[in-house]
Amino acid sequence: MTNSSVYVPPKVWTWDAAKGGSAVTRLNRPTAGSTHEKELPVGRHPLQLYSLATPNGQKVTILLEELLALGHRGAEYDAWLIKIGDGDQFGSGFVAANPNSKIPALIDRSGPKPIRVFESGAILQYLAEKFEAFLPTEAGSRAECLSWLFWQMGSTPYIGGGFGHFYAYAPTKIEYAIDRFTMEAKRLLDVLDKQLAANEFVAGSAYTIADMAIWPWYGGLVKGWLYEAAEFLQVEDYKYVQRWADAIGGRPAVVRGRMVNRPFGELSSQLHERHDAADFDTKTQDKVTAGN
Ligand SMILES: N[C@@H](CCC(=O)N[C@@H](CS)C(=O)NCC(=O)O)C(=O)O
Repeated sequence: MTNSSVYVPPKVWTWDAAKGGSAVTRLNRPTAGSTHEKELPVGRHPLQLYSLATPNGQKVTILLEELLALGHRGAEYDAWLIKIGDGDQFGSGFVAANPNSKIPALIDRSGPKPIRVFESGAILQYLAEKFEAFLPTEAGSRAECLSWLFWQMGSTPYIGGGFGHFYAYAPTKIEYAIDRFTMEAKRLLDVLDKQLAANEFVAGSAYTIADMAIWPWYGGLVKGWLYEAAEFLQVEDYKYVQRWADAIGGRPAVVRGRMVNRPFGELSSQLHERHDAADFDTKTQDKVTAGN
């Protein structure tokens, strides 16, 4: 291991807010709860989503767009933009929806009492069960689908919080941390590649919420959209993941799902808020700014 400065942990850790990192990690604190009063807006649809088009956010908008494409009108939703770089996740209304202060958060207002759901995997399972879609009912297939869904939820922090953080965002490059998490990222890509060598979709022959959870992360990684790490990770080696990533990425509902709550990238791909299916045609940033 080569490391220029040797850090000796003190007896008791104390928080230094000025230590930095990315725009979001700079806002993080070692405590939970809200920092300011701010109610969440509520639109006209049964489902209210508070999110941002990071990979975790995209999972839910992809599923909602797939449900709508299947004809489930009860899946109509308002998607409100939560700017995590500005600290919106610490507003009192957001914390009431998700005490963990992270996007995405969903409130289902279709019943007599609003139901809150947080953690993207829980939101996918909740919606799939509610609409009886994209989650197989036969016991073995259902177990396979949920196993891969939880594989994504359990493994991705090693990709985002581990590999991505230390390779792309940490203020100093630490060889030990980058080695450890790169090895894990490549091992996880190989797990997925082997599964997709034998199966069209992640959980077998059917497209499920497991694909929707895994694609924004692992698909994004092999397409070079995350952390500018395509060459470093030699992502072309994972050819079955590449084949699957292209197939999922070509689905119209996935294209739409990626655009929702997206304040970055090409202006034509940014739909900051979604309140109506027609918004994809009329409210992307290229059109909004052209109209000003
Ligand atoms: N396990 C959570 C992770 C959610 C998460 O990490 N969200 C990030 C954006 S991708 C976030 O809101 N970060 C804000 C912060 O850390 O303050 C899930 O899957 O829903």
